[in-house]
Amino acid sequence: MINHKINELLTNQKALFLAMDQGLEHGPKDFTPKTINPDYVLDIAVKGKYNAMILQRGIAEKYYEHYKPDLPLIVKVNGKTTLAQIDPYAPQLCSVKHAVKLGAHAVGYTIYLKSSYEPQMLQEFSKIAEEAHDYGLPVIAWMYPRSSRLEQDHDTETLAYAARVGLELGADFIKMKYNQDKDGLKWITQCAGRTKLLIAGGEKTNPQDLMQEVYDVMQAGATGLAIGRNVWQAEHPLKITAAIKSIIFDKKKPEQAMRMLSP
Ligand code: FBP
Repeated sequence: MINHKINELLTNQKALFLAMDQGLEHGPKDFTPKTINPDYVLDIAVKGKYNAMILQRGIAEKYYEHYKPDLPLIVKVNGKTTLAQIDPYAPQLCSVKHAVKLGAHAVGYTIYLKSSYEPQMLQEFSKIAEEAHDYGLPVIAWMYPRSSRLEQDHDTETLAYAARVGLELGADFIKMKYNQDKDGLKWITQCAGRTKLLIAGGEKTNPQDLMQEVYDVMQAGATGLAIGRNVWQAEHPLKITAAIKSIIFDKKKPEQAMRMLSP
C-alpha cells in the first residue's frame, strides 16, 4: 500500500516537488507582490507538472481545492517562524486526519537534530509516521541539523547521521540540504537505505550553479528535489522547471539544461 502511494509521487522513480511554506518559515521577505499569491505558485506547479506541491494547512485549505485534480498535495504538518527566540522547535500544527481531509497524498515534518527539542521532535515524528502509514500516506522528514548554538550543520558526517535517523524512524523520503560534497552525498544516500533522498533548493542562486547542483545530486543517488525559491522567484519559472526536469528525468547534462534557458 505505502509503496504504491510512494510510486504515485514519482516519475520513473524520480521526483520533483514544489515547496511554498516559506511564508511561515521565513516570513514575507522571500516574496514579491506577484509571488506572495499562492495561486501564482500553484499555477507553476500545475503547468510545470510537478510530482507534488508542499503546503502548510492554511494555504491548502484556502487554495488547493481548485488544483486538486491536477496536483498531488503534501501537507507539511509542523513548522515554526524565525521570530521565536528559542532553540529550533517546529511543533505539530496539523493532524494527519486533517491532512487526509485536505486531500494529502503525503505528509511532511521537519526534525531539527541537535536542537535541545530534538527528543520531542523525534517522538512527534514517529507518532505521525505511524498514523500516516495507517492512513496509507507516505511520510517525508525534513532532516535539518540545527540549534541556536549552531545555525546549521552541513558537515557530511552529521548529514549522514541525519539520513540514517530518517531511515530508523520510518521516513519514506528525507529532505535535506546539499553541502556540495558529492562523494559525501553518495555515502548519505547509502546511510538512508531504502528511504529516498530529496535535496532542498535553498536561496535563489544563478541558474548555472543550480543546474550543476541538480546534476551532481542526481549523480550521487538522490531521488530528486523539493525546491521553492529557485523556481518561483525566477523570472521564467516554467523554463527553470523544464531545465531542472531535463536533468532529473531525462538525464541531461547541466550544459544541455542551460541551453533550454536561452531566450
Ligand atoms: P527552498 O527551495 O526555497 O529552500 O525551499 C525548501 C525548504 O525546505 C522549504 O520547504 C522551507 O520553507 C525552507 O526550505 C526552509 O529553509 P530554512 O529552514 O533553511 O530557512
